[in-house]
Amino acid sequence: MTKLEQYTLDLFNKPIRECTDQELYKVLLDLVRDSSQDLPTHEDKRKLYYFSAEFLIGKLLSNNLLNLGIYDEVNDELIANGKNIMDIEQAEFEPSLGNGGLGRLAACFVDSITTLGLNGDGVGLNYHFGLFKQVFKENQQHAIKDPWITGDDWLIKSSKTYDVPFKDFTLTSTLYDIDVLGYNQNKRNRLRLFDLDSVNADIIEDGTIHFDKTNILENLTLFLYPDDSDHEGELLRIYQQYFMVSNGAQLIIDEAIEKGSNLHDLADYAVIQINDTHPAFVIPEMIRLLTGRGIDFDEAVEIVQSMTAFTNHTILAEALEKWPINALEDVIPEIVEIIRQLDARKKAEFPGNTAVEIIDVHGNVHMANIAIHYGFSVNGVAALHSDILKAETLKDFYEIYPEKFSNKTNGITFRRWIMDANKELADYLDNLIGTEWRNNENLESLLDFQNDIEVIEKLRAIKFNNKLRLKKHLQDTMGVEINEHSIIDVQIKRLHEYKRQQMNAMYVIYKYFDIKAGNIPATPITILFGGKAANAYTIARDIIHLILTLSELIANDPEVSPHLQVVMVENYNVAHAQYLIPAADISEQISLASKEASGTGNMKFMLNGALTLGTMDGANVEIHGLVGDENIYTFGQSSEYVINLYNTGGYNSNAFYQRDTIKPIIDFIVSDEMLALGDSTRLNRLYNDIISKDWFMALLDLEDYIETKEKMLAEYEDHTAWTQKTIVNIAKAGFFSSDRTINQYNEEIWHLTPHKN
Ligand code: GPW
Repeated sequence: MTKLEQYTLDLFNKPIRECTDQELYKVLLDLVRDSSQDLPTHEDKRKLYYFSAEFLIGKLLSNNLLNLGIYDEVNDELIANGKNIMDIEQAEFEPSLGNGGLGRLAACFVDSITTLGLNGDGVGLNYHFGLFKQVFKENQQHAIKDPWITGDDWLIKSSKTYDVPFKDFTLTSTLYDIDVLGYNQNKRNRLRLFDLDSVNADIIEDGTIHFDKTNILENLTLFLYPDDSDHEGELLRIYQQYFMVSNGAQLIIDEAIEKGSNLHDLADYAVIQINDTHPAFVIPEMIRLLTGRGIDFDEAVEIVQSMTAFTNHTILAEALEKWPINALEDVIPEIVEIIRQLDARKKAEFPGNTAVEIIDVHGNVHMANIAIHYGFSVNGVAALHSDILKAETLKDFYEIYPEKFSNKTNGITFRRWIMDANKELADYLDNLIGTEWRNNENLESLLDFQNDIEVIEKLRAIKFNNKLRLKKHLQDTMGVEINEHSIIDVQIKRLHEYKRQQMNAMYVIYKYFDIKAGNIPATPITILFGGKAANAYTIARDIIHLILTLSELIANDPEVSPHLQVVMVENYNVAHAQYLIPAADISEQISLASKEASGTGNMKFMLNGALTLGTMDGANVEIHGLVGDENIYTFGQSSEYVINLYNTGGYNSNAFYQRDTIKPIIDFIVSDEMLALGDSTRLNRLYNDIISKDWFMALLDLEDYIETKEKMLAEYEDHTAWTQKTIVNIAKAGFFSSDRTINQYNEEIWHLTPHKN
């Protein structure tokens, strides 16, 4: 009897064939969890702790089967019994423990850390509802809770608990672990997600979410980043951050002592990577814990300094965290005391250098500044971003600590983003160039087949099958029908003005006019959007409204709808991404140059054979460098130009708006046709914002964007030349494997010993 048959009998007392998909999900969950638990954790002295407020891990069933090396075997057996793993996976809830890129990066990283045989855990929080679930009603976004903890999930309750002291009370944590498996690796790591037993998930929901943000005991780990636009939300976030790092720091000390540390040598046992500033309180907290265990303050500072490294993920001023010191006083006064001492030292060391102050004259505590002064490493996430940090955003720090700065260009795990998401392509690559590419970055031998007609035809066929798969997925999840013969153009990412979904919507209006004027596209075009807007981010919600209203308008227009379709995918998440990316022809990476630190979706599309339509921003610059000008479509003003425009205040959106090429497009947003379908307040607010402010300069690049996209669509018609370009993109994507990124972190920052099987 096979293992699967045995588990099925034990659990449901019937053969595989007679089980429902829901039952088989439970069977496979048990089987995989037992198999992972059989793998040992690492016993090395030195260990990495990757602290992150987000781990956007996605569904784990097929990924874990893949990493355990039993996917094909299990799949074959299921198929022989009339079952299908894709259907079974529908029973799994996706934990939405992240907002977007930063959280998904952390998930790719723990996969690569484990695959490379490094001793490293992730440390974070177990949010019960994660980020909200997005639903569309009347062409608007609404946010409801997104429960994912069902009992049939991957959480394993541990017996570890810690006390976390706040000003008015002490909370006792519960630790849940999720096993992290590596590809062909016989040791596992873990995500250590801290939680509170007292959390009350019975919240009121009447279309929107209501909960009492002041009731910390019941709400601490309920949601990921609740709005911090009001004071109570801000306090809750401080509670979350401190709760996360205090637990994590206690865990580190515990594990080090268990392995023989006397704490003076703690830095030999542990290295902490902090994923942006959200976990930066770990620095004062670790100092508090060490001094509490008899180490003097100076030595504690030195120990913590030598074991903490910081990654910055943005240059956007509004995303660089700062907390009013009064708010911190209300929650963690002991930590404030330590922060004041840390600040005083640096004020003495760098008198008058206000740019590097931890506590500014307004009484704000700058989280990044704690991490840069009191860590040993600062890195950006793409070459351009790291350069901008040194030259602009963190210039004053770079002048005093040049040796701390480095770049670690982001990466993506090939396990999830091709082996799992695009099995047909992965298998075909195996046939063509051997299976080696799965374990290293060597995809380049694919270039040998650039002129091979058979290969070109096969890659086109795979793309078509992925379009069919996406079509079925959208039918099942949203009841929307797309044309599998159309060009699939995709922009999926959080809704933000700097990412410029509004500019893509402006293109839609341009194309709508063009088709109305009788210019019928050679191939129909489907423009897909996906992404959530922070519920308090009004303009971002207005942009969603614009897209959904345009989508309805076009769908209702029989002149245009056969040639152009606009779909906004509801509740965009990792699962949706796994269908959308393999089906895409065009990858929209159109942020205002200098503003997207890296982007990682851009890498996933490239690996799956979509061509980038992008600005010279973030990692797009490196994609361009790898594939060459002929194999990417770039447009728009450069980051130098944009930075200079900001510095001189020289951008005037209204001057662009007045152009004949632009005015009709923008005016259409508040046309009678649009107002008949849409909400006048939202459309007018967006219109007024664009013509009078347009902070992220969509109008600056609009003409170039339209022209470049039109050129791209025209060139799609030469299917052979297009597919040859996709071959170059796939072949050159090896650099963006997160295994490469993690190797760099390890060699240059962490210094752990890799264990290969
Ligand atoms: F603001 N990123 C993100 F820098 O997804 F903290 N969430 C965030 O809160 C921040 C950054 C923060 C993204 C960047 O926008 C993206 O360019 C980058 O690829 C990604 O982090 C991973 O580095």
